[in-house]
Formats: sequence, C-alpha cells, structure tokens
Amino acid sequence: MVDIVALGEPLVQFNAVTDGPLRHVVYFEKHATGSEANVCVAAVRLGVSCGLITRLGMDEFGLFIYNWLRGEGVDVSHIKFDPERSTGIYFVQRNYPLPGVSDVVYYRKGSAASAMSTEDIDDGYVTNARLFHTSGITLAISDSARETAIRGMETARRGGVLVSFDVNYRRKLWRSPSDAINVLSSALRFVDILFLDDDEARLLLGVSEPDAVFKELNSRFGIGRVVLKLGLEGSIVNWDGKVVRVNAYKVPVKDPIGAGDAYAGVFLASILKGLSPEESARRVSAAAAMVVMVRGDEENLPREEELEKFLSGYGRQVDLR
Ligand code: KDG
Repeated sequence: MVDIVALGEPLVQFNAVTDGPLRHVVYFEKHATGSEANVCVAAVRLGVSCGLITRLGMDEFGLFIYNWLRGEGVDVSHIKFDPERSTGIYFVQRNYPLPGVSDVVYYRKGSAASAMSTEDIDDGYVTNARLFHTSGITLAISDSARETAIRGMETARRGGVLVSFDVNYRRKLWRSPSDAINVLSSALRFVDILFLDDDEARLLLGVSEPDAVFKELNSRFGIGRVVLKLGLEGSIVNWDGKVVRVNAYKVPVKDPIGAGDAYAGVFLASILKGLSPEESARRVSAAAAMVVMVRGDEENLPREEELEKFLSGYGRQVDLR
C-alpha cells in the first residue's frame, strides 16, 4: 500500500551540455525523467510513499529508469516490461532561440508506455492509496494510455481516493489544440486537485486571471483545489475558497524543465503530510527553484533537510559547514 499512485510515461532525457541548436551540440547528458515519475521521486524524497503504474521497454533505457525508480524507493511493483517496444527518449535544446527556455525533441511514438492498457489498473492498488495522480501528457501519448489514465481516475474516484491532475499541455503530443481541449476538459470532471499554468488556463478556459480561472474551474468542473503556476511570478493556490499567493525564488536557471513536477510532487507530499496549503505552496516555490538550477528534472528535488536549508538560507550569506 502506498500513499500516492501515479500513472504515466517515464522517459530518458538527453540534455544538451552546451547551449544552442541541437544540430551543433556534441555532448548530451543522460537523465531519468518523465512527469509522473518525477512526481513520485519528489514525494518519496519527502517521505511520502509513491508507486508508478507504467510500462518500460525491455532495453537498456528501461532498465536505467527501473533502477532509478527502485533506487529512489518508488514502488515499482506495477511497472511492466514490454519486450517488443522501446522506452521513450527525448532530447533537450537549451537557451536557443530564447534565453532561459528549453525545447524538446521526442522519440516516443509507439513506446512501451504508449501501449499501456486498462488491464494495468489494479483496482485494489489504486483504491488503497490516499491519492491518484496523472497528467495531460498521459492523455496525449496514445488512445490506450488515455483510456488507462481515465480508468485510473474513475477507479480512484469510485474508491474515495483523491484525484490529482497536472494539465501538462505539450503541444507536440496533440493532434491539435482543439483535440487537447476536448480530451482534457472531459478528464477534468474526475479531478479534485488541479495543477495548471496561466497559458493552460487560457487554452482550456479562455481566461487566465486567477479569480476568473478559479471561478470557471469551480462552476464548470466542480474543482475547488487548484495550484495556478505563474512562472517567474510564483503561484496562486485556491484551496476550497482560501486563496494564497506565493512568490517565486530568483535563481540562476540552467534548464526550466521539471519545475512543474516539483510543484505537483512537493505540493501533494506536503498536503499529505498535513501541512497547510500556504506552507505547501511556499515549499513548492523553493523546490521548483532548486530544480531549475541544474540540467535534468529530478536531481535537485530536495529532501526535507535540503528544503529547509533553502527556505531558511535563501538570500542570506550562510555557512553550510
Ligand atoms: O515535466 C517534465 C517532463 O515534461 C519531462 O520530463 C518530459 O515527461 C515529459 C514529457 O512528456 O514532456
């Protein structure tokens, strides 16, 4: 039995060591990533147990991901290996053509995870958890992954388990924005806790001003617990009508990819540990700042002690010895 059951595709990331267009990049660094896998690792590092439902290729990259998750203490009992299909990979181009922005090139079509099916949902595993988490990426990668994610959300809902969802809009994975809007909107009716940014709000709801976003989500989908991410401006949380605003920490950015998963993983873990939405949001801002300071998504996801050091030491001259 785990606190969080997450469902989604882990990926191997090849992150350009140097800035600029990938055609000129010679060296890439290999990282273990994937949105829901990152969320699991974020939670586990903070002492909240998490299991991932997914499929990996029976290949070197699948083994790399599996060893990573197992080594971090994520429950891997519901990961299946597929001998026929590959583990998905992608490449990251950094700081080009815009400074501070990373772009991605995916090689994941037909991957092992995209062949997930509803058989992968073990009802008892999901309904014994405290929370089920997935994201819009999983709804986008294939029809069967979408059905699996929806089945997971329905099962959780029926079993009285909280459903958390990160919109995670990835333009390159959808046939069209209208396809994304239709699918994502139909999934929102299962959601208790929603993570989205202002661009995603504009796409899905036609509004991005926080009060309007919260109002739309409540009236159209009955969602009263929302973390609205505002990039360099921080975030605003609506928790059953109580609204809290938290600033972002200013840090040197190496690669912004992964910040969103720090938001979801650290927020969910903090809430499940009994912290207030305000305190959880403050911790999330710190964790997101820590994550973007390095290439890769998960390396800087903090443990409690590291999070505490960041929160108490940020902006001060501190001797960590
Ligand atoms: O949030 C970070 C993820 O987006 C990244 O690890 C890759 O999961 C990924 C995706 O599908 O884009």
